[in-house]
Amino acid sequence: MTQNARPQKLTAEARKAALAKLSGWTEVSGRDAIVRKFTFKDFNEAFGFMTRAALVAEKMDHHPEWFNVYKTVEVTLSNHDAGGVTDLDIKLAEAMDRIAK
Ligand code: H2B
Repeated sequence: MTQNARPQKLTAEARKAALAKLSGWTEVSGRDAIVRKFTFKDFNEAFGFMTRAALVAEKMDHHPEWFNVYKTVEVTLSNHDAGGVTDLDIKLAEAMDRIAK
């Protein structure tokens, strides 16, 4: 079985270009990561989002840092192996944006 190539950290320019195409994601200050706070109607919708996003994340083998309080979910994405934002983070962010709609 072949191992996937290690994801490479995006350059600052590539990260900014990718962020411009996402909705609501911003750079974390002092860390190479991106963050978005999702607000839903209630806990049921917030947890439904987390459930669907978790299945996508597990399939990608790329996992979010997230914090849920009632109807809000704050998601931080970064690749720990690469030490920063990679293409995987952008793909997971796009998937989360789609799921949250
Ligand atoms: N998720 C994130 N966000 N960053 C990683 O570096 C990472 C991950 N590494 N999920 C994966 C799992 C790694 O630990 C396994 C062994 O593939």
